[in-house]
Amino acid sequence: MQVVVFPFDLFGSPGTSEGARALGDVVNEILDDSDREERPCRGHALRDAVRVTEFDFSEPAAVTAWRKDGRRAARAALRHRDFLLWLGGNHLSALPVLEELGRDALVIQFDAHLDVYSFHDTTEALSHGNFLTHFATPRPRLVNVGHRDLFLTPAEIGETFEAVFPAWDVATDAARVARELGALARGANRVWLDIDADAFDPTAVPAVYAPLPFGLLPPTFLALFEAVWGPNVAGVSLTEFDPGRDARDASLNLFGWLVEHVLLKAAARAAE
Ligand SMILES: [Mn+2]
Repeated sequence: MQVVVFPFDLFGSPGTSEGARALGDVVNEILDDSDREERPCRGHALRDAVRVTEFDFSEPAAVTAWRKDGRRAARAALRHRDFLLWLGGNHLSALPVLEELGRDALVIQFDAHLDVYSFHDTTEALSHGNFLTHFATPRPRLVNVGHRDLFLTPAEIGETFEAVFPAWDVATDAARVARELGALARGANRVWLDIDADAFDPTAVPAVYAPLPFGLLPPTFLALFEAVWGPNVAGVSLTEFDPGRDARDASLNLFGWLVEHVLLKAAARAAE
């Protein structure tokens, strides 16, 4: 398994690079604990099984090459069919992975926002997400879970997203959403789970730059996550965690637990 710490946060959500590094520290702690624990524990499955690569964007040259270097790291992991956990800064930092997935991959994106201007391949958008307006490669299939967008029309959403499961659908009937998502995931060649921290309700995860109310509650998220998990999940990206906005480390604790859960699930799958 590979863990890539990719603390890139230019062009939006400054402060999320700190989040990537904090979660990288969590991973290293988990691995150290697993190495030291002498009683039998699930963590032993992680021994010698996880490689951590930490990017550093403190030098201008590294910033300039962020996308190319990110793509290279993603490509290497995906080619070896290694499970990849991508701990990014802002959501844009997940782009190099999404670009490497290819058009037959299904990206299930947990996000309060549809980022449609970012991902859409026209260049009209005026936001800092202009950068994203061109996928350098064929775009993977995109499905959103948990958005609270009140602006975009279904036609516009449909230009980019194969399906969306807005927060009001999840709130009304999470079991149905879990079933439909699960069916989509099982039918795909390869699945990528892209988690933007603001998909969660701000009461559970306050540490985000652009909070929107009525988000996913942690147990609901977990049910949806379990529904889409399977042998074809190539990896998970986690972005937009801004520790400077956290309240009593609530978000850090939630994501720390989630990261360990994901690593243990991937390790169990590898051992099957
Ligand atoms: Mn978002």
